[in-house]
Amino acid sequence: MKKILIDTDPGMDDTLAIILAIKSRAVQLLGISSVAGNYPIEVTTRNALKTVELLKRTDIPVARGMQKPLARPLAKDPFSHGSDGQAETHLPEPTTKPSGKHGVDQIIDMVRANPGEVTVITLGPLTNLAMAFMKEPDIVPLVKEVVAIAGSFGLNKYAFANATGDTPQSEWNVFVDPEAARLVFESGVPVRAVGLDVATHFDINFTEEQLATLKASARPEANIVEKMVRDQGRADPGADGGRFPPPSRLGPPARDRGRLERRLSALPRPGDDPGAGVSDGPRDRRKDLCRRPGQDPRRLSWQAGRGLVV
Ligand SMILES: [Ca+2]
Repeated sequence: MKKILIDTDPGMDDTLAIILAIKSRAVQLLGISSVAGNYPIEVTTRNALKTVELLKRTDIPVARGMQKPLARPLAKDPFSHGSDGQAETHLPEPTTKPSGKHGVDQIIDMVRANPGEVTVITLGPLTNLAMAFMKEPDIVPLVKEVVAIAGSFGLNKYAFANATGDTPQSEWNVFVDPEAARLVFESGVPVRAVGLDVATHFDINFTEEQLATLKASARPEANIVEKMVRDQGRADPGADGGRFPPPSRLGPPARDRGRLERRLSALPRPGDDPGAGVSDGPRDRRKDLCRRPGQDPRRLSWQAGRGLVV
């Protein structure tokens, strides 16, 4: 079974990812470290604790991590994950506490205890992992792989329209802490960057039938997923069912359409370097999941998640 660490700033999408990871039989979740990102560290840590408690997996340690990006103030989240950060699901307040260890040290210790075996999955800014690599550089070759929701590679319209800031490369996690992203990308660790090109698609909607299946499930985590998706559906009255992640509000307002079209025409074409502008580092280490012809992300995501959650 693949050993993983999750570094996260939940966030409803991260909440769903944690639920799937805990329930998956393909991975063993060794620990969770929180980081400031979509919300301040107090909120992201609390939401991580709420999620492991929902699944009655308080044996998985949740370690509180970095409060701020490496070299700049924490940006204000322009997206809405609801007042609780979990799409108004208002899970019970956690009764457990974060582990006494700092999130950075938890990463270091767990990688050292499982040399060559741990995949670190970063769902938020890469601050904790960058700090871990700076604090104890000898752990870099001990990490099996980093899978990072990071960057926007300009391969399709989703990549551009969901970008944060004013460059098509700056997906939220990279936007919040670009120095950390650069440190990790250039550390020499194998990195699989999952960009907005595949992490957000306007066309990936839950159908009413799928939502009904989730709602009817006897498993509370399935009900929570349905509520989170519904919350996003309400945010976009025109949506068919719900959308997850919430792309509709992340797209450009109508007044920017002209600008969007001009920028789209300037984006890289097939054959161009998809990572251009993200980093000037060794590009052979940056793999992305965008180039998988023939795969339908809607089918993949539902098939992958259904057996685990419902
Ligand atoms: Ca996140």
